Amino acid sequence: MLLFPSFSVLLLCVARASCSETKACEENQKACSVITCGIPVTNGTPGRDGRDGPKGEKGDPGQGLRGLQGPPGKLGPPGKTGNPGPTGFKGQKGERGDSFVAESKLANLEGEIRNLRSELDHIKKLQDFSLGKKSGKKFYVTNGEKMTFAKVKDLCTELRATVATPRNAEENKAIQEVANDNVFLGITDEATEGQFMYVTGGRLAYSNWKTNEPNDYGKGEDCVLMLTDGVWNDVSCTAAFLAVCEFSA
Ligand code: MAN
Ligand code: CA
Ligand code: CA
Repeated sequence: MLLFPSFSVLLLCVARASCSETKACEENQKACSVITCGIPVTNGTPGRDGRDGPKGEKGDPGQGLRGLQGPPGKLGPPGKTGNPGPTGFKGQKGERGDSFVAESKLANLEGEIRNLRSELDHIKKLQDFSLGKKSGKKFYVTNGEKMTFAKVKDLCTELRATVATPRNAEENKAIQEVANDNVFLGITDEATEGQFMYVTGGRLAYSNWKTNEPNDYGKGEDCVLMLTDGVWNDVSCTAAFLAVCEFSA
């Protein structure tokens, strides 16, 4: 009867020794040898679980389906400013600036004005020469036409001149020579009968009346005519006589 328990333990040991792990088997065999050699006893309660073994190596990726890709993450903070890049190629030459163009045009215009002034000076000198103008002296011009006094005034105004008006014997002579005919002078008594005035303003300061003139013949003579011999006679302003205009010195 005593052999049974030991035999059964031995059987258990043999059965356990058939396991594949060599180290575990040796432990079992040691346990068995003790049990077989001692007084047969009943089995104790199982010992406490041993401590956890070391962490195993990471396993292979699982075979299951991958989940859907999640939404993009938040924008990260800006990175640091990089180093300056290499110098680029030199660009093509730009167009001229507006101010340069304006200054060029102005310079051209100034040049043209200088040329025109020079040309005008030249023409004036030629004209003065052809008219026999003397330096510092007034000069007189006629187109040889005869017209009323009103038209003579208009014509001279258009020429930026005044009607020929002698202020002294010298000027009277100059007009006489230019006219070589009976010529209206820039003098009238239209405003007040018997009080002759310059058309440009002011009371008469020089005169060269013919004997018995002015006589306001027929009560209708308010203009002044220089006769070919240089003396004056009052005549009708609506009669037609030579137009002579006067230009300042
Ligand atoms: C004409 C006109 C007058 C002038 C007399 C002189 O009638 O010329 O102006 O006064 O002659 O006799
Ligand atoms: Ca008169
Ligand atoms: Ca008269």
